[in-house]
Amino acid sequence: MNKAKPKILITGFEPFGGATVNPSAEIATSLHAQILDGHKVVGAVLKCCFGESIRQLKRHLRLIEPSLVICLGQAGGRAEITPERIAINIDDARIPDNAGRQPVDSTIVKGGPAAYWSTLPIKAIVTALAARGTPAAVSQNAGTFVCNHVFYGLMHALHARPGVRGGFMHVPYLPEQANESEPSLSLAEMTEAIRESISISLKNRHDLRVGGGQTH
Ligand code: PCA
Repeated sequence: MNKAKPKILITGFEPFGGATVNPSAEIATSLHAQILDGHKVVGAVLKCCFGESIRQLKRHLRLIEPSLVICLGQAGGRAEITPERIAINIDDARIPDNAGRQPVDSTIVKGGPAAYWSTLPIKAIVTALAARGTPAAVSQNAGTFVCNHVFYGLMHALHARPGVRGGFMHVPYLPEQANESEPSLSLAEMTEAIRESISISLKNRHDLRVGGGQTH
């Protein structure tokens, strides 16, 4: 019998804020259809829109039934790959999303908890990436734009799917996006780093207990 491989969902975002590229979409697309540690990766690109992005994500969860989900987004100005610790139940946009919407101080899920923890082994990921020389740090704050929105929507959806783990990671600019004073990483390095993060997540059901260290 040909048993289907368990699946991993990796999402990125379309470009936003007038940009023409988003490294998170490039990484998700590069990893699509790869087999990692016996799992099949499904890469998908989400709209950078409040509401629609969560609807798209939930559709993918229903159709793909992944056992692990990592959503990715661009954090221009950050120098490190940053697994996010916590998703908060608030939308508060500094700029309009790609549909022109700009919610201010509005809850994502009415009556939902204030926050959800990532269920990725964030410290184990940072430790493994740092060991291979990739800049990495835990981030305490995914912002209040569409990335945090999707992160909260993901963790809210996974709350009803015990056993499925997931979380969010922000990545720096690609070299072609950054001016000379802004940090960036190559697509090859970021793709490798996310591949490693998937592997570490599959191996570590529980996180490492290492103190603080470098955080964002
Ligand atoms: N970064 C934005 C939204 C999409 C993306 O890639 C954010 O950090 O909210």
